[in-house]
Amino acid sequence: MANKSQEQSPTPLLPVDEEVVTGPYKKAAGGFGAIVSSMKHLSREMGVWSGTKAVLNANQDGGCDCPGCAWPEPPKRSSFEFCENGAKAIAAEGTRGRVEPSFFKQWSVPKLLKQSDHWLEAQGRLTHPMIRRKGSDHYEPINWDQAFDTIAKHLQALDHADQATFYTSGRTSNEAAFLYQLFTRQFGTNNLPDCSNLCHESSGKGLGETIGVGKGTVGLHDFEKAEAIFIIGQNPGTNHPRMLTHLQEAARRGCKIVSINPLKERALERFTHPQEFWALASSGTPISTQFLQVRVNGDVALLKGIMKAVVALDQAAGGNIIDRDFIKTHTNGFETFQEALNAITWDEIVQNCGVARPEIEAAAKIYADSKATIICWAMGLTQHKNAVANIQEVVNLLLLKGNFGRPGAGACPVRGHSNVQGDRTMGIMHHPKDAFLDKLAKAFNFEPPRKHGLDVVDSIQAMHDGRVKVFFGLGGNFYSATPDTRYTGQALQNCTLTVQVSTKLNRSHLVTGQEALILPCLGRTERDTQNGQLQFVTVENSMSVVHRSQGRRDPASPHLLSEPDIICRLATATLGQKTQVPWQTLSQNYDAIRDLIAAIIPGFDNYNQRVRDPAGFLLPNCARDRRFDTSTGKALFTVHPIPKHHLEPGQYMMMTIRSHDQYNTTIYGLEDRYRGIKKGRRVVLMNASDMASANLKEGDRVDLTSHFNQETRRAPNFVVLPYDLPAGSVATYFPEANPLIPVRSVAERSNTPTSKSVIVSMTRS
Ligand SMILES: Nc1nc2c(c(=O)[nH]1)N[C@H]1C(S)=C(S)[C@@H](COP(=O)(O)OP(=O)(O)OC[C@H]3O[C@@H](n4cnc5c(=O)[nH]c(N)nc54)[C@H](O)[C@@H]3O)O[C@H]1N2
Ligand SMILES: Nc1nc2c(c(=O)[nH]1)N[C@H]1C(S)=C(S)[C@@H](COP(=O)(O)OP(=O)(O)OC[C@H]3O[C@@H](n4cnc5c(=O)[nH]c(N)nc54)[C@H](O)[C@@H]3O)O[C@H]1N2
Ligand SMILES: [Mo]
Repeated sequence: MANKSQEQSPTPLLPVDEEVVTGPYKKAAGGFGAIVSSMKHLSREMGVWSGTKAVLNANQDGGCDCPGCAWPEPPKRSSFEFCENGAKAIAAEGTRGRVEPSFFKQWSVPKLLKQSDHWLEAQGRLTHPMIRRKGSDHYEPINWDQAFDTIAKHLQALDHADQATFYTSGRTSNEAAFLYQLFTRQFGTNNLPDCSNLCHESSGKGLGETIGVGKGTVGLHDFEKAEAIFIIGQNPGTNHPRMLTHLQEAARRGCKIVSINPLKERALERFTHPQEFWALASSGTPISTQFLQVRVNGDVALLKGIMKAVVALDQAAGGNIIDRDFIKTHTNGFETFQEALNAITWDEIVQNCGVARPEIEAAAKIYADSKATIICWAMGLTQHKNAVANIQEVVNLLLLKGNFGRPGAGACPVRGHSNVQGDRTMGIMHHPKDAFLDKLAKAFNFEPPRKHGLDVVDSIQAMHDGRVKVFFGLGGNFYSATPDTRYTGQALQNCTLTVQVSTKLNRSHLVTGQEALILPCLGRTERDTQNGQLQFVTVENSMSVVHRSQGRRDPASPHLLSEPDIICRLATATLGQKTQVPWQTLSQNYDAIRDLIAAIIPGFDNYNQRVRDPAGFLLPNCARDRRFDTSTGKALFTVHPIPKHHLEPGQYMMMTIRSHDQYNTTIYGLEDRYRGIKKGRRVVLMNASDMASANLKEGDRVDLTSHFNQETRRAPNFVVLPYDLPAGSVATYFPEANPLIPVRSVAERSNTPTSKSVIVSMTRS
């Protein structure tokens, strides 16, 4: 079935004429290299002076929230509170390049499809609303009123509101997110898929079921008190560089840092803070005390091993290590958990995680000796079939020593997009709670839909089957970010209308429904003026702090609208008399939106006043206070089987990861600096002994085939590179490898695509 769909697909993959070069990276991460790289991107895109000014504005009080990642700003901000990641994101948004109507006249959609993602991104900012009419190969300009009328007509023509789906990517502000979910529900559906479904959904589910809140339980101050920090399946050097400052400070004061990853990520070995100029010549601070090279998706086994060793240390120490008082007062399920743990053998553990017992015991000793431990994780845990189990094993480990509600301790899912957490808080979710819907119903005098909606994977299938006919994307790049690229392409092409609210050109503008609209919007770094008044928006970071964000740059084009304005105008055009929400007033004064949020969402009282405090405000989180909002009022120990992976000879477990020169599907360049890979992204990283058994040499080209149930999917022409990875595990980059990820291969209970465990085999190209 999958093979058939590939042949029919009119959507080509990326061009593949890349010369890959590799070499080991021996310097510390960060340091001078990060400064040079930031300046290169800033001056190329924006010019030196504008670039520097824009970057200095990021993450400052009264400035904009850095669009790079969701890592929090410290209360005492350095005048230089930015990082390479942020500098690149700001440069990409602030670019002098413009994609104007003349560009679309020159470039047809089929011609654009032949260009790489890197090329599309490099063309610059979108400036005008554009429409691709039915049967046409070209986009042409359209005015805003006609654009909204077109969307309204398509939506009103549906038999049922559930035939439309409304995606959100995580850069959307709280204000836009609140309005968007309200519009969607007034229109009549809970079809609100969002990038969380591809990202930390498993964390939300895993934490919600066990500690009663789907968010992390630590603040930045906890990093100053932790005695041990575990970093599992996360590459902060590339994806959350500002986190490294906190890890460096922790390492310097003697905090033990354990990293668990199939790859020895450079920044977790040594790091030089880019702002410590004196350290330019130094070799950086060693970060990790211990590195456990787990096999891809070997974490359940490894975490069980650590817990088994902690239990043994506890017995040897006369019961001094496990926090029995905490367990008795605050948890359920400990006995069952302990019995299950006892029944597992060390052989089973070692075989399934690929880490030797003494190394596991050494990590357990660090955990046992620490009075306050933080466990951080990201996509290395959340994108597997057993991802929810991964998170719940982390919770089990934390519960053993009462590492909740204690300074320096807790769970720290490190979020991706800068407001992905806030969007959820605002009600962007396909499975809303009734209590929330009741409040919307009362405040806005309408009957919200109660049926749960579609998430990302279910939306793809519904578009593919023809059950959903209109796709609306508030930011993001749905076509490239989602699994099973060809299948998703067909799903989008089945729609009568696809709409993308975007800042820059991407592949989702090219693989479209019969009619397609591009609605260009203001970016984070730009001034948002409504009715003559300068507005600001608000966001929530990874540690539940809500704060302001205000852009200062001139908008890239006078034709751009803000996201809140786009939603208000969409709602007015679509809902007509069917709404009592004062959309127009809201679009002109964001304080009025915040007053509505304050009335509906818990924790936002006096929103407008409190958010004007430069430090913002912290949302309540009961688990941080040892109150667990589960059905029993206690935190839960849970039991999960060790996942078994059956690999045939010649098959490998593939993870898809980010390089240093990309932001998700936005490709800034072709260099993965810390991994020493240059000039190309179509690579497959492989253990040297696996290469020898498969008779492959560095530089050989292979086609990859993925295997799921009886289905196979192929992606051609990847360059083989030897890399220090466990045998049996291989790595490729996202999004090049997404055609290999089966749409039905998802995490149990969170429905997140298994982007980090894809079974593949190889043949020579
Ligand atoms: N510069 C930059 N910054 C970003 C992003 C970006 O693309 N570029 N994306 C943003 C977003 S949306 C997100 S969600 C975050 C993502 O941040 P990360 O989660 O750090 O990103 P990934 O590259 O997906 O890397 C996951 C890490 O998990 C490891 N890993 C893979 N499989 C396993 C496994 O089975 N077990 C373990 N223990 N480890 C494994 C990989 O080797 C890699 O180090 O970053 C955010 N920040
Ligand atoms: N194989 C594989 N697939 C993955 C992952 C993986 O690790 N492996 N990771 C997944 C994860 S964690 C995530 S979060 C998703 C990301 O999925 P998305 O969030 O959908 O993708 P992005 O690449 O972040 O979206 C980039 C586009 O957003 C638009 N944009 C940028 N800034 C703004 C703005 O301020 N407003 C608006 N309206 N638009 C803006 C630009 O047009 C840009 O082209 O991908 C997922 N896909
Ligand atoms: Mo993400």
